[in-house]
Amino acid sequence: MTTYKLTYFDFDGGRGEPIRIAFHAAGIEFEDHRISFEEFVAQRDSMPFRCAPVLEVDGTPVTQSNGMARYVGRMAGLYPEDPLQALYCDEVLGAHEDLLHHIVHTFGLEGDALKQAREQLVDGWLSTFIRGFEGLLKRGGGEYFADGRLTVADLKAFVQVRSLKSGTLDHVPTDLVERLAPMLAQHHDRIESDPVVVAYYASRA
Ligand SMILES: N[C@@H](CCC(=O)N[C@@H](CS)C(=O)NCC(=O)O)C(=O)O
Repeated sequence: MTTYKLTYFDFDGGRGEPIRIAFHAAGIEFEDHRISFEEFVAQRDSMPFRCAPVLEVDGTPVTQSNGMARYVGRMAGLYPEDPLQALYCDEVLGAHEDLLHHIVHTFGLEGDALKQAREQLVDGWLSTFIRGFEGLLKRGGGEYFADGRLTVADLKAFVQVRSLKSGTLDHVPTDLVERLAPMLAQHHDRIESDPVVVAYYASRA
């Protein structure tokens, strides 16, 4: 039997979370190896590209969270077969990666510098991406991003919107998504109550 070990930070979010949910949806056992930031710093030189997540498949490490989401998503039935729908799904995954890079730029700042950077982020890239995701959702029919059903694109968006709503990013209004993209805000609630997502979090409780 193939073994899977996913190494990522110890929180229910970020690049690792859609992969964890997809593993659970697939009914595939995996080692959910959660590490602290200190452990990450100590281990990163042994990680390809010095980044997390790392997925070990039968002991062989693989990087790139979106590739992992597609791989596990295919096994879970959460990735479109149709090439165009798969492209729509990939677009959402890739755009979230781009957005994350803009957000990460503001990490490590403090005080006024943080406030200024976050306000710029909110008025600039964050608004651009939130409105952009609203458009992609509309294109998909309003409920899901691709294939008219739950895919890993929905999981990726759900995890990101949940983070934006949570208030963990100082100076980012928690109602920003609701104000700019009501369909995306409803999408968050829809995915949160999807049986696949509910079952995953019930398994963690
Ligand atoms: N393209 C990579 C990016 C991975 C990445 O940047 N991971 C972050 C954590 S979410 C990281 O390891 N950051 C450490 C750092 O930049 O110091 C992926 O999608 O897996």
